[in-house]
Amino acid sequence: MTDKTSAPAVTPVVDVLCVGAGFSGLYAAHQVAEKGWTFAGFEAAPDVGGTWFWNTYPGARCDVESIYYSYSFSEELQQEWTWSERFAPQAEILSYIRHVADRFDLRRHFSFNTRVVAATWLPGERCWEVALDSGETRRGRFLLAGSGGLSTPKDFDVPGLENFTGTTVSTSRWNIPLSELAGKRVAVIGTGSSAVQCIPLIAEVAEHLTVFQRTPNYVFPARNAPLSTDVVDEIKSNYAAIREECRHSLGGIPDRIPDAAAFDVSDEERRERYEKAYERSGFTGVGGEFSDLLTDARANETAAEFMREKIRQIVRDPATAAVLEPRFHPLGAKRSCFGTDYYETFNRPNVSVVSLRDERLDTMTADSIVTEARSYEVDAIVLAIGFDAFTGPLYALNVSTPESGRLQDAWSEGVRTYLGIMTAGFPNFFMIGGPQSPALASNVVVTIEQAVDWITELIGHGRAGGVEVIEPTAEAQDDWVTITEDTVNQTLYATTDSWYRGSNVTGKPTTFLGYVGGVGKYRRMCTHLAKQGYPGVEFDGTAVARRIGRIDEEIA
Ligand code: N01
Repeated sequence: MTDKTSAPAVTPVVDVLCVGAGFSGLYAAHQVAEKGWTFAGFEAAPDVGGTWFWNTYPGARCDVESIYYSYSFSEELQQEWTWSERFAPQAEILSYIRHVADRFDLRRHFSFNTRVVAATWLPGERCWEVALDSGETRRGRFLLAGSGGLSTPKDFDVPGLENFTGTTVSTSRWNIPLSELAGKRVAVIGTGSSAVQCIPLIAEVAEHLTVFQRTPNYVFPARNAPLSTDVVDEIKSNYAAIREECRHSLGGIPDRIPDAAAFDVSDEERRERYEKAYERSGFTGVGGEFSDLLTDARANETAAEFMREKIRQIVRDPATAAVLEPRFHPLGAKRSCFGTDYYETFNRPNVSVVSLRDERLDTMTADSIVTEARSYEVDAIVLAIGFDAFTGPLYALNVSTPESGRLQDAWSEGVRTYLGIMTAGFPNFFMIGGPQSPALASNVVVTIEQAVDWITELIGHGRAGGVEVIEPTAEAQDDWVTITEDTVNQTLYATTDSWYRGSNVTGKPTTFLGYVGGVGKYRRMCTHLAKQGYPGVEFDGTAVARRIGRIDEEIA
């Protein structure tokens, strides 16, 4: 007879485990709860928010308009929430996420201050077991990674930072008041989106700000402004239609389809059009004015040169302007930046820029940044050096199966996914806004909602048939990799080193980390596959069809 008191405790298995309580995890919790399934979420931070919890650097705000960069799943939510500005600041976006968590009672699904340190597939039990930093484990049938694409800060890849004894702060883990930089000699390293937003504000308080720039980027005026009551009312009365337009667009915001290629019009007309587009700004601004700007280098150069002229007009010192002029990549091929008074800031007497292309950054001492040309004494260093995008957050989960090993080993030659959502050899594992999905080049909230809806429908489809294990076939995954590569190879993204391709992290294999054919087309492909019973997916080892072929051409 078994002594019941000494029997080992059976670990309860929830339906869905999820990592992260940002936009992805919260929507996943909501949809899973709606289906009546059990859900256990884990969040390393003490509260909801994801990237908007951590990225609190001065000037942080989203450069996708808030009326679009927000959930669309609840008409009541979008009617009751009112955005104050075109591009809401970080604090307002975080308040919005907290409001969503409260309104839909989502916090109860999550353990906060809890990091998932490993996730292991147990083939015998047909479930995932996650190990938490508390030492506990939890089991679930399905594992969702809502860990974000830009949530693992990149390591600083120049030796010597540990020698520096002044203040060091990173934009992605900002933890000081701006006043702590007041009256100090501050260095900002990096000139991507984060740096572009914080540089003007740091310049206002610093005794001197030195910007260490490796690659000058194209920085458009953000043209942020308060949203008037009339505009808000207009949006709210048309919200359903606006959201639908976003879902079927290229980038998750309403499209502005260019009516001409750059050389279809005269030089004079092209210039006039760029001027108007420059006033409009945003992702449909200068870079979206002509149909071939992201596919034809000569066409692109007309827009790039227009921007360089703008920089020369704004920045009074010609030598400084020359350093800031982007010359090393086509406009838009690396993510464009949107700033407020960015170039104007370099007219301040207390701001200077160092080109790390002319003098390589060598090391740091206790009080200086040392380049191969000279040494710069500083009191504080702001690292705005970016993220180990997409794979960084996934690899930190140490996802593994006995057969395939760790995800990072399976992807050692580069990322391979099915729709950016699943990967062969890792059953019941789903990525929300994963690599090779449209997350990289879209309003990510649109991508997240679509992914969660598709994943939960797929799981529901499987469960309705009594299926326990869902996994893509290697052949369908090959097809998707081909589609993503062929799509990006038609564009100038493929020609440029950036975090888009993993080339910002030393040793990271170069795989383009997104699908750039548009969220609308991607949605049509996903819906088509669902309607066909999910070709390319195995249910308990049986596949409807092993391949998806050129589904992108079929539904074009
Ligand atoms: O990071 P980045 P980010 N020595 O990778 C430089 C989103 N985001 O945090 O280009 C010297 O773009 C690096 O130089 P280089 C958005 O999608 C959105 O700014 O590699 N410099 C580059 O200049 C964005 O694209 C918002 O030559 C070094 C910079 O650091 C993404 O997040 C706001 C270096 C890194 O730029 C990442 O943006 C913020 C080194 N060792 C972020 N290593 C909005 O919505 C790197 N750099 C507004």
